[in-house]
Amino acid sequence: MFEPTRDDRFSFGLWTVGWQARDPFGDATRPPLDPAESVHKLAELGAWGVTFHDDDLLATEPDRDKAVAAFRRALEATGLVVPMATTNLFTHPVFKDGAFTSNDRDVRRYALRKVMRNLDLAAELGARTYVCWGGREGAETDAAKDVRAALDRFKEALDILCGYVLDKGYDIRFALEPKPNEPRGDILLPTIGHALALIGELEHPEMVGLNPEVGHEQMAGLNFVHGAAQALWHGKLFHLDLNGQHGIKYDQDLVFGHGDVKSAFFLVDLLENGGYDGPRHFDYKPTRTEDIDGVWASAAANMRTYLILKERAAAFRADPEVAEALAASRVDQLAVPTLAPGETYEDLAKDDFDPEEAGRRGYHYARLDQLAVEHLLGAR
Ligand code: GLT
Ligand code: MN
Ligand code: MN
Ligand code: MN
Repeated sequence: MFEPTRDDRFSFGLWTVGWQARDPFGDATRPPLDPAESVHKLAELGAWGVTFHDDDLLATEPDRDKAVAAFRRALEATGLVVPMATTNLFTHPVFKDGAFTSNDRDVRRYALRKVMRNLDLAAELGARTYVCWGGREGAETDAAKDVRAALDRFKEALDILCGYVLDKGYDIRFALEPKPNEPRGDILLPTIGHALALIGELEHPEMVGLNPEVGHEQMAGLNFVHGAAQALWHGKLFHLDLNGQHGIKYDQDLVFGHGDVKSAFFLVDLLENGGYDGPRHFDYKPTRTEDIDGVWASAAANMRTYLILKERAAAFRADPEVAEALAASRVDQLAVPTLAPGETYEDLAKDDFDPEEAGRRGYHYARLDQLAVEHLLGAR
């Protein structure tokens, strides 16, 4: 039980287990990991897919052709798939003021070339989703960035990249990853809502969706379950980054469920029952205190926690007392349209309604919440 299999469609970024744990105050505590070794180890642990930035492939082999060949060999040997790829547009100093929205036009042109080059590799490896995390797109002072012009350039970059994918005939869609801050003081497209609004302004809105990350919305004090549900409702939850975070502080990238575990429970419930059919992708960082054994233990923990929460969510849904409590809370009634078929707003005047009486009706949410907590804690 709780042993991951390929059918669970768990995937990991190479940069997650491969993180050397360099932070703003201290050096790396772990040696670089050979990407091929990561692929083999993740496959052994039960993962289904692996994702990468262009530069992740060069962790231990500087020659790109050799690095790509070794990565391919590892994929073939293990059967791991590449559902998603992305570009590193944040590490090199050239991106210190951003990539698509750098004030320096030469940098913007270089960034687009870097993305297009890795899009070719992503398509060759069968990736269907291409993530754009604009971690350096932002500013530390409002004097430095004309946000309206920056959004023009963000749109321009995405329009160009969609055109490139269409011209090449690639079966790839883009997924924007919002984050409110870190590494920039303020990052453009800080939340799911901001990113959704930008997509509506693009030339090919159907080709662009979201890759929201649990911790990033929580860094903004937002409810990730609500954000993911809204993205699903818009048909825009193309992919997602599962991890853990404790509230509004630096980006922790903890193991999934090791932050707000109750939110993780409701998230798994949403993903399993709400129509999400994409990969279950982990974007976490093994904490700096772990050695290499701890890296693999933490990778396994992400998948095991997801499966435990999936089992707990199923138990919650199957409990007759929960069904009764949901009905008592009138949760199902929200799905009933407010006007009956054929009615217009004029019919609203005919209601015989007593607001005083309705104001006294309880919704019984405390009971429902307690049932969820008890299932989450394994007390039922
Ligand atoms: C980086 C970032 C993540 C993004 C990755 C995609 S890289 O580690 O912190 O949240 O998902 O570029
Ligand atoms: Mn992420
Ligand atoms: Mn993060
Ligand atoms: Mn991260």
